[in-house]
Formats: sequence, C-alpha cells, structure tokens
Amino acid sequence: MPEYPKDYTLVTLAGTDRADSNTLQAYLDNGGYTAVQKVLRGGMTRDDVVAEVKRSGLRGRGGAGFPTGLKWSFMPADTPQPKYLACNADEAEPGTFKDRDIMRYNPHMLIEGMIIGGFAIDATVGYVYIRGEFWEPYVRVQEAIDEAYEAGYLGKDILGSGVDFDLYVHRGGGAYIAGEETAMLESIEGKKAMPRFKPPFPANHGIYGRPTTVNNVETLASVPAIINNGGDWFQSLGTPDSGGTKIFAVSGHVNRPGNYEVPMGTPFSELLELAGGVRNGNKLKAVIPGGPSVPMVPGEVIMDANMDYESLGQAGTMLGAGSVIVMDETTCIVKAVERVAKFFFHESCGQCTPCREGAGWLYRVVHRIEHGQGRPEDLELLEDIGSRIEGRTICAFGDAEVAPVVSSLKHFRDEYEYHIANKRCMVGAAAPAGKV
Ligand code: L3W
Ligand code: SF4
Repeated sequence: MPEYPKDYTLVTLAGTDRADSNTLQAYLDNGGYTAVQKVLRGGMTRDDVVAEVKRSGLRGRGGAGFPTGLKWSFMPADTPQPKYLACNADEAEPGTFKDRDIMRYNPHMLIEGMIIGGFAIDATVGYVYIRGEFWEPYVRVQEAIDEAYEAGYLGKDILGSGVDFDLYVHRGGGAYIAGEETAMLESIEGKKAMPRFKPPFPANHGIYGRPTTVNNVETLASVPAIINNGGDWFQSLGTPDSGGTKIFAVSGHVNRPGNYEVPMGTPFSELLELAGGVRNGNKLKAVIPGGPSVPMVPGEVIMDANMDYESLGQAGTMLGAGSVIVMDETTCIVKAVERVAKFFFHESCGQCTPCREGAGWLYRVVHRIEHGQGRPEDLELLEDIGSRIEGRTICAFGDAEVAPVVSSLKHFRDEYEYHIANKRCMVGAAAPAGKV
C-alpha cells in the first residue's frame, strides 16, 4: 500500500494494510460479510439493493462509466433461471493494474459484492473471468471462494436465507479483446473471444443467450461498503455526478508509481503529488488518464482538471479505467504513439475490416514517421484513416485504436512535423545528451 500524506477514505483498498488481508479471518475482522447479512437476512428486497446502488452514483469502473444501478435494473425480473453475473477481471488495458490488487489483497470484498449483485439481479450463478496471465490474483480469488463456500457465504441457501449463489473462476487465454464484455461472454462459453454486435445487450442476451450482467472488479468490490454505509454516504465521497472513490493506477514518469485510491473529483495535481511528482523534477508533458484507449492531453491542460468523468471530459479526454500514464518532457510523443499503435494492431480480433486493416495502416504510417521515412501528406492520411475507423466497427476497440493517434496529432502535431522534416526527434534535438 502506498503511504498517503493525508487520510483518505478507502473503499476497495480498505484493510489491505494487513499482511493477511486476503484471508476470510482478516476480512471478517474488518467488518466483512456484514453487508451480505444485511441484504439476505435483514429483509432488503432486490429493488431496495438496486435503489441503494443507484443512490450511490456508482458507475462502472472498467472504462465506460455506465451507472451500475441502472445496469442492474435492465435485468428482466420475470425470466426464469439461469441468469448470470459475470465479473470482468480481464484487466488488460496497458497501464491498468488496479483490479489485480483488489483480487490479491481484498478477494472477499469482491466475492461479497458479487453475492449482493447476484441477489439484486436475480442471478444464481456468477463467473469471475480472470486474465490468463494473472496467477496470484487467480490463486487468491480461488482460495477465497473456497473459504466462502466453507463458511456458508456461497452455495445453496446462503446463511439460511433461501438464496442460492454459486461462483466460478474462468481463466482467460491472454487476448486483450477478451476484456470487451461480449468477447468475454464468448470466451466463457468456450469459444474464441470475438466481440458480438450490441444490441442485444448482455442484460437480454448474455452467457448461453441468457440474461447476464457484466461488471468490473472494482465496481463489484464497491458494493459492500455502499450497503453498509448507504448510497448517500458513498455518493458524498465524490462529486455530484461521479460518486465514491476510485483507484488510479499511476505509471510512467513519476517517482512513486502505484495504485492510489482517492475520492472522485480529486485534482490531478494532488494525485500527481501522491505519486511523488514527475521524476527528476522534469516538466510534465502529456498524460493519458484512462489507458491508451482514451485521448492523451497536454500536461498544462490536465493540471487544471479533476479526476472525475465530467472534468476529464471537459479537458477533452476520459476517465476510462483510471490508468494514468504520465509522460515527462523527455518523451518522444511519436515513439510513444508508435508503441501503442503496434499494440492495437497486434490485438485487433480481425472481425471488422476498418479495425483490422486500419490498425495496420495507423501503425505502419506512424512507424515510418518515427523512423525518418514520413511524408508531409502522412498527417492528413492518419486523420483520414482514423475517420474511416471511428464508429464503423463492432466494438469500441476501433475507436480506441484511433484515440492515441488523433489526440497526439491534435496536441503535438509539431513533433510529427519535425520528425518528417528532419528525419529525427524534436525532443532529442532539445534535450541534453543521454536524456532521451
Ligand atoms: C443495456 C442498454 N445495457 C449500455 C451496458 C453495456 C456495457 C455498459 C457500457 O466499453 C469502454 C470502452 C473502452 N441496455 C445499454 C446497456 N449498456 N447501454 O453498459 O457500455 P458501452 O458500450 O458504453 O461500453 P463498453 O463496450 O463496455 C468499455 C474503455 O472502456 N476502456 C477499457 C479499458 C480496459 C479495461 C481494463 O483493462 N480493465 O476495461 C478504456 O478506456 O475503450 O470505451 O456493459 O452492455 N441500452
Ligand atoms: Fe474485433 Fe476490432 Fe471489430 Fe472489435 S472493432 S470486433 S476488435 S475487429
């Protein structure tokens, strides 16, 4: 756990300062499983739970920020079982490393949130879809599930309430696109992780065609605290339109990279200070606040923004999954974008022509600019390719692969132009030898 210079209310990282925080005993000592008692034995109805979560202002923490209570209310109440709750633990967005820490240090909080979520949407089966590369998070979640079964929190007739909920871990195969919600559903069904068209949304047509709700790890882990303390309490931790706290995974050119759980609406400058500031006292150049799927913004723009959905939207970017990638003055933006473009090119599932072919075009054009073979007309070409991908694909991956290219052209066009004109990097020209 990072050392905070002032007291913050922790929700999903609460209790993780204890070395055995992943165990049932530690979670119980910290007030764990009281929310599930309150719901299942305290007479709360499904509607009560959904209403409380709506009041909390909790929005999906996986990237899209969709209101959680509203999503739960989409599940058809009068449809027979099976209905499913699927936890998206595929965390593969570059720079994102928050969900793995919840699973490593607070797996019971996730499980309790899933039991309550399952009850709220009338699902009797849940899946935790864990990224294939994650070993420790998988082991910890499986151990916690075993403990929860033994203690009567999972399985048939939980705590004598008559409510059933079974929970299974499904390990992914290592493709980024498996984290797209409908691709994940395909993978759970044993197929290749290829996104489906939406609509129909998973609430109507999910796993095996049955009603399914997909929520991110951090979203579900926030639920026990909301039930224990009330939706209004959680809401008041954040801003009017972005309730609660959020873990920001801060990486890149900072002195103390790591996960920082802070209230929604915390100024970016405060978050940067928590992460120890920019390395070597360098100047902040650019930040990608939500993973490379969202637009990058210049340092001076984000220094005036707060870490919530609205403020980052006004700054021309998005909160995304909360993976804050910090770049200092020594960064060659063209090189950074080349890397991200290569990643997207590699990870496109290939179903849609604009995404499959466009990702290759974006990468190859940025690559040639970076390597001194760019042409003046390449910048317009990049924008043209982007406009032919955006909004024309099955899933949001198409828009995501365009975001770093178009946003960097908007804010750092001079770097591209310098590369094309001089066949070398502008940053290298300005910086002292050895700094680039
Ligand atoms: C029923 C309706 N359900 C929307 C549901 C929908 C989904 C949620 C949000 O993309 C973003 C993407 C990445 N009836 C509904 C409805 N829903 N309308 O609400 O849907 P949507 O389409 O807005 O988003 P999405 O396709 O889930 C997710 C961005 O997140 N991202 C992701 C990063 C990666 C990770 C990670 O590593 N943890 O998540 C980063 O920014 O670009 O924009 O559940 O079914 N009428
Ligand atoms: Fe696959 Fe890309 Fe189409 Fe998404 S947009 S379905 S990743 S080809």
